[in-house]
Amino acid sequence: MKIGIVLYPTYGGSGVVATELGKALAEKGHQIHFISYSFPVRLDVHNSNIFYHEVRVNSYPLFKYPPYESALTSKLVDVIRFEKLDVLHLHYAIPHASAAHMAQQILKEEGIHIPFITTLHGTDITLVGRDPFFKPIITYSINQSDAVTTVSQSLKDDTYKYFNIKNGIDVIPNFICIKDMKFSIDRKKYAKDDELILCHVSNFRKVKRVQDVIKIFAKVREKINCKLILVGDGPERDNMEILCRELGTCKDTSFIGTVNNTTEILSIADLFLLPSETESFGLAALEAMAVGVPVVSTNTGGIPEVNEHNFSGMTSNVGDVDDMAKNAIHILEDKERHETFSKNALKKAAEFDLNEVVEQYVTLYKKVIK
Ligand code: GMT
Repeated sequence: MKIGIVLYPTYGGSGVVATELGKALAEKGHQIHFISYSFPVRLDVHNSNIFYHEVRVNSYPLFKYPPYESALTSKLVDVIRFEKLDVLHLHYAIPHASAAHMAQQILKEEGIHIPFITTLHGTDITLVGRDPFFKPIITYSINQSDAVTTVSQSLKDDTYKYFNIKNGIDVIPNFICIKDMKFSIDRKKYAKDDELILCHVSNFRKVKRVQDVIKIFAKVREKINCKLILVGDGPERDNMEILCRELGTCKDTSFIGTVNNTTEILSIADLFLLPSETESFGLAALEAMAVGVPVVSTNTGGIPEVNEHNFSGMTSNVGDVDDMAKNAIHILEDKERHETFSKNALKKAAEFDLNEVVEQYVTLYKKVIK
């Protein structure tokens, strides 16, 4: 099949999932056309089945806001027409789904039919999408999609709850490639032999409650000899540093910035922290589990579908820093218990095996192409 994948090219979860899906489909022999405003950060392979089409928005003095959606629509029309795509797969509804619908209508005039699938990732429904201002266009474009998927059952429920959706929705979870990985990272650079490592990876937005990460760490550190590694960057970064200074945890905390592939750094961690306010899935937690790192998280949204309480890790109510710290200590204080959680994290991650999930998308593509 010739598949167009429209995505955000950044480190955000939707972009990572879209890129990894495209890479896996290309491996299976499908021709993949990534369409975005810049080169996807996780597109780190060479494969003659992979193509990249950049959406360029011309600046003109009249435009206070360059018209990205129109540029994307025009690019879609051009790529579909010239490359003869069979199907479009959009990751994140805004503004991809409405642009795809418009492209579909333009091409219909020329006798070209292009079905499009919208995959909802989370904030397009739970935060941005719920804004009453965006609601009509999101509802309309979801209803116009030839198929709709969500990355968790929880996100499917939220989509029906917040929008007047007449379409069916398939749940196709995010995935991970479980393979024997060899890592060259030197653990000693971050912690001494008798110190454990707690880790958090995110875009440091408010929704991630990154201050809770620091508060949990401060409490765990009172009982356990440990270090904290913070991976990523974002708007809350300065506030995090201020809190570290207030709590006196700076010397045991490393802000290592945004890294391209988080697996290596996760491989030296003993525990992953994800205290998010809301999370449709929690891909970062799955990535940690895939290298045997147990997760202490909140129980919000789709997280419990990934992090099974008392198995792959433990979950608590949003904001309950004391409980999350207690859970972290419980997992870390006993070596044997930690090992059991670690093995279970790997077992749970295996339920999200890339090959199985990719097949679910292939089946859906065939269904909409008919
Ligand atoms: O809002 C973000 O944090 C990024 C966002 C995205 O679209 O890149 O993440 C969402 O999609 C990920 C991949 O499906 C999920 O793992 C995240 O849970 C989800 N984020 C939220 O729901 C907050």
